[in-house]
Amino acid sequence: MNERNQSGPGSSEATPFPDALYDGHLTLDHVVSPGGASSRDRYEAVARALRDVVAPRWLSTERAYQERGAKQAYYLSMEFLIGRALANNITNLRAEPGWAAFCRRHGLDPLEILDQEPDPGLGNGGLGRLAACMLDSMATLGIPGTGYGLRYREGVFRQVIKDGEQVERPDHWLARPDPWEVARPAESVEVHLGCSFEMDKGVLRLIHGRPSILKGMPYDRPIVGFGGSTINTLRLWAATSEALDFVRISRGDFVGAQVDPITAETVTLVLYPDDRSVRGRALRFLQEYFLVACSLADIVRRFRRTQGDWLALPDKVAIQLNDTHATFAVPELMRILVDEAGLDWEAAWDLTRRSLAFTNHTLLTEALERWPVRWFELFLPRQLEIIYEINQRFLDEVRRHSPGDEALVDRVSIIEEKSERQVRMAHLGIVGSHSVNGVAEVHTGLLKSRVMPDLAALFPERFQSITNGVSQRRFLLLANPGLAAVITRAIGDQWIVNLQGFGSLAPLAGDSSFRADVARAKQQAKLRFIDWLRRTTGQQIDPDTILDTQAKRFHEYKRQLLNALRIVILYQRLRENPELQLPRRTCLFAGKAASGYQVAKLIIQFINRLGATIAREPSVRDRLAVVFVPDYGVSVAEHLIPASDISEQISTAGFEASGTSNMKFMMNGALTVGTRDGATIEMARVVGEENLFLFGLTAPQVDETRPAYDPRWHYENEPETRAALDLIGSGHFSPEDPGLFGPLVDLLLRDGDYYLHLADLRSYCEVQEEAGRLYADQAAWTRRAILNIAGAGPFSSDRAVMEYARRIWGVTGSGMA
Ligand code: 26V
Repeated sequence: MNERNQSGPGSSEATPFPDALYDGHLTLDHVVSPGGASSRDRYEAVARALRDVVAPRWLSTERAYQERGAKQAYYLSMEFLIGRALANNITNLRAEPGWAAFCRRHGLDPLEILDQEPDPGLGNGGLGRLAACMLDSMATLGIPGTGYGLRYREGVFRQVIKDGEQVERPDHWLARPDPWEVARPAESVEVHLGCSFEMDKGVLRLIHGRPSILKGMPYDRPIVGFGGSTINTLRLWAATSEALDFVRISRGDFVGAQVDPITAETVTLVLYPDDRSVRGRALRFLQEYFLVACSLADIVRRFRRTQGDWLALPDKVAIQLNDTHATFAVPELMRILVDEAGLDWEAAWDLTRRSLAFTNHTLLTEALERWPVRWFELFLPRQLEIIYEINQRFLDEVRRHSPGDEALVDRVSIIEEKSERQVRMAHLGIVGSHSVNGVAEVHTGLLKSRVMPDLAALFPERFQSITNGVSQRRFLLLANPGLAAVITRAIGDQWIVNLQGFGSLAPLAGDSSFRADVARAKQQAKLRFIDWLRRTTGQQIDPDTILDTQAKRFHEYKRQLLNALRIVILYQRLRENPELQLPRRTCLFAGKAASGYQVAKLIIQFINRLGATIAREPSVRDRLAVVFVPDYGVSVAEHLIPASDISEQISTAGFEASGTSNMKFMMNGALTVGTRDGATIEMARVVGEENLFLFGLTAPQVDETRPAYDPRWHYENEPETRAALDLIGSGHFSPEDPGLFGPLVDLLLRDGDYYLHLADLRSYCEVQEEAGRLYADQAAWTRRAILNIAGAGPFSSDRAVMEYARRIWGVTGSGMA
């Protein structure tokens, strides 16, 4: 490394690796000699040694914030997909050289040690990983920012593919002690509920008329900013009822309030795996309130330690609500300010609104939560009273604004007056906060025009757009060290912390030796991925093929089925024409389907069968392969994304709020094949449409097409479309059960093809051919890849976080440009 790289970005020096601490932990925690230690023992000792290095800096970060009297940003989220910590912390502490030397000295295989750490699956997809990238950026920018979430004992299920089908296995990520977490029993909080409950064979049974108390036990995890000088906190709450103060409880109003510990613990036992609707599941309702109640109690307690004046709350505290899941914060903060602080309604409302901000992450109306009023009556009667009062005052204002328009009042009301009355949590979030943001420009536009037109008209100044971003440290520096080194050699290492940095790569797209370096790094990443896949799953991939990847949750709107349909078409072309010269492709799929989402699971099965069928066909299999990479999560993404040549972002336009994997692929030099949806539109604006492969209907065209859309027209007029659907319907991909995939054909032809697969299929195939042609010209391909990397700066979560900090939170960070 040259001198510049040794000093590097970030404010503190590289951290030497703490050998002595490691030996100490091995002996004192595990009571083993170095020779007798298992890989797991070694992992724990390494992690603890590193945590020892982090600990004093963690304390001094907190002290520095307090001395500055700094305003704090709090990020409340039901999900944090933080990924493994050890390698990330080594990178961010810049302890990498020391770590390599340490492993050599002790004869350790670094990968084996890193692999001992479970990847905490505390989230479903984009929303959860975004929360983790935001924390990474806040710490790196020196912003006083804390994440609040739940410590689910079981994260999202592990996905196993058996006979081509998804099987869900529980994820006991906490089965062994986690060296990164610090339990803080002294900072537990109480959560009061209006009724009690029991678990009866996995179903929650309410016990009316008996109030109950849960205890929230905080577990803190260090969030190491790049350079290692700022260590922020992710505080995760676990529900328990142990060691509540029963003397006080049995003296007061809460006689019999004890929830038995086993039942209490079920509140944070599992993450809900369904990213669609969860209506009807009282446990999820309790989880969301529990997160909010614990976090607000903690935030207020911290605020009161230094502040006597409640009116200063919005000057010291900014609370970001990650989707409707956290909008219980509106009535809960009001309750604290009115009932506990004794403020009058107007003052409390002003403080609440100025402290809270709300982010929406979806355009699917079924994902905008509504909770039965009845559950509020039972569990949260006081909060319901407050919601009614908020609504009453809000609707009075609406009536003053638009006299006589009762239809408008119905539409905007926080309460939905249907047969079962429900609280519209998105309305609550919008009415009760000072900022509502979408996560990409097109998404915010549609949020205002399609999803919430009335509220957007009433509060135009509240709505704004902040496009998502991803951490270049985790998804490039850590995940793709080869490419990261090539970039650093060319332009220095400022890109790690300064998003402008990437821009200076653009002129190098014309430099043939730089292109060769980038192409070589891609090949290395492919070999690494292929080797990892073979070791972990036994699946083989030919490195001399285009790696064409779609990695994300399985959902109809994301259209993995569209991808599969074009593979069927390609398969037919290759079967019919054995001489056809096409660049060889491996189509990779990765992602989980919610356990109850039958269609998504059938699509997974179809993709697996398609792959198996092709692999049996000698005339095709050398030119085309389909591989399903199981158990997609942060760790799999770190292997898969750097290796990919093509990034599939093919949602029906107007449905993907932003997408974030599109940005991760872009940073790693993959070219996007995509629709004009979410943040892909902005990526194309930055690097030029001609440097992506865009196709298909735009969001407005989707709206225009829909009323008269007839998928059968495509079947009747497009021979390849017809042949593909007929082949699927014939049972070709499931000879032992010929009707198996009939429902997929029905979905497209009989049930209206809601996501317009067939409308976009032709243009999708065309653009894929174009991509294939360009790939044959490696210089041209790599040139485009470099232009995409050069354009990735704005899609760093550092930019996103700075926008939140300036436009919503009013906080500053020591590392903010
Ligand atoms: C809803 C629910 C309903 C209750 C059960 C659990 C659960 C989990 C998640 C959700 C909403 C998911 C919304 C989501 O993940 N949206 C994604 O957010 C990304 C970050 O903003 C964005 O890039 C994706 O486009 C968007 O789909």
